[in-house]
Amino acid sequence: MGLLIKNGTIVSSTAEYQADLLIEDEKIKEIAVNIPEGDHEVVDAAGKYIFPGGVDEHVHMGPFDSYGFETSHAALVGGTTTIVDFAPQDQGDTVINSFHRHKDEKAKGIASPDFSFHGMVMDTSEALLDEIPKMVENGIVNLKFFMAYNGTPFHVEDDLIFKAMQICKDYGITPWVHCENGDMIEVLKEEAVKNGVTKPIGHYLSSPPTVEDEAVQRLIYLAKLADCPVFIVHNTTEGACENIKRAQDQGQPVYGETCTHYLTIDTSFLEKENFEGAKWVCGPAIRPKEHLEAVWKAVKDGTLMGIGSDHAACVGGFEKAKKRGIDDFTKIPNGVPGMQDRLNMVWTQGVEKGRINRQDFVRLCMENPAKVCGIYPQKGALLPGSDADVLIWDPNYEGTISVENSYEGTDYNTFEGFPQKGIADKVFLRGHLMAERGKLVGEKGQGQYVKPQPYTVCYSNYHQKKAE
Ligand code: DUC
Ligand code: ZN
Ligand code: ZN
Repeated sequence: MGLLIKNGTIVSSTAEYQADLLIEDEKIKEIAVNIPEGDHEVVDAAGKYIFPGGVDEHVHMGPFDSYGFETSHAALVGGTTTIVDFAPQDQGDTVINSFHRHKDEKAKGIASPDFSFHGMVMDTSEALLDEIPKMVENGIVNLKFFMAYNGTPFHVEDDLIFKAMQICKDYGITPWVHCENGDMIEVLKEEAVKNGVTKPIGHYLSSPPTVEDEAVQRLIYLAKLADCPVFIVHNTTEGACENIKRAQDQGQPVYGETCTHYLTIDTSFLEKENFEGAKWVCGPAIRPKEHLEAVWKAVKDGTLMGIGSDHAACVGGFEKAKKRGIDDFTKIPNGVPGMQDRLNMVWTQGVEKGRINRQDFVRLCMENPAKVCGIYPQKGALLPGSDADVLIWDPNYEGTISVENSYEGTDYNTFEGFPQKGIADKVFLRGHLMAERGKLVGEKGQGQYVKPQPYTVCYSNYHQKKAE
């Protein structure tokens, strides 16, 4: 006996059609018109859309002083069935050892959605170069570098990024890079403090769009010189998108994503009174309105491949964490919660407003995230044999986003007060019902690790070009 979802409209990145979907043994068994009911349990999805479960390619479950996997069920409630975290390297240990420790001690038995990891470099010794050849067999196919955050373990100098790229390309590993000019940010921060700026807007003033545009272009040059595909995380500016598009037009394998808040929150939020602006302090900084439209255009036209959440929910939230910077914006911890409402926001602000369509929604929030993480089509697809991660979406729901409905653990919601049109009506993780209409109904801690494959989609044009 299986679970049969009838009468819904199935949506992929390229098509939309009415069909039934049969789940057996945690997998999608069949998609066809009029599958007989037999002895299956039947779910009627008339008037609803059927999407693959959401895949969030960019979450932080732990570092940045954020909540870990104990709050990861928030993703399920919002319709996201797989999250891909960045496993932080422990100082003095290898990326590979740190990844295993994070997976086995922080995630296993605690994670609620299924999960996978990117490696994350946080110790800048050249020992990194020796372990890259062993990463893929261990489950690391994307390797994160930060050009920003000077003076912290996150920062990596260009020369090490470049040397790593020269090796990554031989193993099908894609460098994922946070592009901001960390040196300039430090200079601008000092200047702002000297000029008496204390409020959260100082964060934007010391991380303006140009520090991102410059670092994105520099990274593109480094990648060209190293002849290595790259993926640029959380692009937020018109200039960054233009730089990526220009490289793509020249045939260079440069890819990237943006994140929900960079499409929906502008600098006016940072200027809210009573220190409220601190809620939206994150890196890169939130941008002025005109950049938001440029980034929407980039996700629509394919310059950017995905929309992640960059979920980093500070332990202590606004009152106990963000307020550490009440007299000094440089002390406000970075990060915004966002994995629960990613799909709600992208649907309401994107699909409902005509900026993207339903197929784009699946491309940007499910399929491409799975592809760039090397876990497609096990995840991110409604295909026979794929994991039965199925999101039934009711487009007729109308409500308002609020911390009151939030499972993210913080005392505020990044998207508080935004309208919500549409809701994750039923969320199945490998065929098990986990969430219904904004409530968790399944058991926590049932998430399983998904091992990624190297040579992700970021390598496909690269190899075709080489073969020509
Ligand atoms: N900036 C990052 O680079 N990562 C997570 C949180 C943030 O604000
Ligand atoms: Zn980042
Ligand atoms: Zn991040």
